[in-house]
Amino acid sequence: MIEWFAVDLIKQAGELIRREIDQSYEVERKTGKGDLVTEIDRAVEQLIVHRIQKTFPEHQIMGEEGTADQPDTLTGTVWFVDPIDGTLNFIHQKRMFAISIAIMVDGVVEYGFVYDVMADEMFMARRGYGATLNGRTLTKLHEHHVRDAFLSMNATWVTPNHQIAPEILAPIVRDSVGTRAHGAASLELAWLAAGRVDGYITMRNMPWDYAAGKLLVEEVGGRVVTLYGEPIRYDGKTSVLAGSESFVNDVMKHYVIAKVTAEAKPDLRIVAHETYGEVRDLLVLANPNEAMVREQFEEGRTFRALLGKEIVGAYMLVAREGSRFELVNIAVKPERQNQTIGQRMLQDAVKRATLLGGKELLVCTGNSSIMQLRFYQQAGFRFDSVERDYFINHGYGEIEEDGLALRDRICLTRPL
Ligand code: 2AM
Ligand code: CA
Repeated sequence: MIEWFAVDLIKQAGELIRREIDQSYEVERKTGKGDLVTEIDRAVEQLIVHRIQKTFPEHQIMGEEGTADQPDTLTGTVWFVDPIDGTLNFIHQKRMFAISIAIMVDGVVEYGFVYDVMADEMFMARRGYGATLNGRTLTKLHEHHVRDAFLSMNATWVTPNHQIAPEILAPIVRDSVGTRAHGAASLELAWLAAGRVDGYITMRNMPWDYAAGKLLVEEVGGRVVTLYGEPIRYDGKTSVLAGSESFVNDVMKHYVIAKVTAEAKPDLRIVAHETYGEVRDLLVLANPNEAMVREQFEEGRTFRALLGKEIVGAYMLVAREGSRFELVNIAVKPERQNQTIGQRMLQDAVKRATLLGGKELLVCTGNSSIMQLRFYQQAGFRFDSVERDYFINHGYGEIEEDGLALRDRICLTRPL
């Protein structure tokens, strides 16, 4: 049975690691200062690869350290091998690293093994047969939402990266019960399967990091997708979002609002704006009462968001009593919506209002503007006041959104 062969192999590799961990060994840099490989990573991979090749000469092997020839196509049986997942932990902490092995047959991962070498914990999964930890069956995942989830997250999200803007993930960190960066993807997924964490998010992983852990999570009823909810592929780097069905849905629906392309984001600039004509059309999208918009334009400061030369959004800040600033008429060009430009402008408004000495930011919207009410609350705004029939009394006429009549004005505030 292939699984017992794999377990035996992994245990043997584990023994080799435990024997060598306190000896001196060479460390080499791969792509960057956090991407290291030691002699031991290589020796362990060689041991694993040689045994697989001897027993299953027709199988292909995709190993992190490149001991075997990398397969061109994922046909037949393919082994994904990470001899030490969490090399930095291995070097610095001498624990919390794993041997991760997955076996894919004709494009489908059938077996996954994650072995925590120092804790002697073997997590195993077979597609359709469930998952176990040291032989004990793992039970179905409990459903969680971000607000009650204890998360494992790769800390690189705080820095600009090619996958996702830090400001999209920040609310997840803020809203969750707590976040940890454990530094070993396969183990974090295995812990998720065992209910020790409730979600895992990383910006970049390779197939040998997640192939085994993904099956473990799926076998206890969890979901593993990219940060944009797409199926995970096994042919290169990918982001990974894993957790119970409700956790993944919550992240997708309420946090990762839309796919942000790496190209669209970096050249977004938000600058002060002087002339009314150019932003008029945008501002009246936010407030159809043009006379009022005009007045606010004179009274406050206007900022526009630019992608190259294209004006894609605008907002205004108006000073109110008591170190308060009101954010008014924040609008994004319809064809540029859902690209997080709104979030970027809101963040910009917070920064500018703070720089102007503001202590509180105020924003008002309609009772029927459900999306906006969600958007502001996610950005840390709380309900402050309601002015009933404001829109009726101010001549807005009959406006309906989401099946609701626009009537009352809702104001929200957040401290700066
Ligand atoms: P490794 O230790 O086997 O390299 C750390 O947050 C996790 O991401 C670890 O599982 C680590 O695996 C993995 N990782 C580190 N650098 C990576 C890279 N350049 N590409 C993909 N995954 C990486
Ligand atoms: Ca590795």
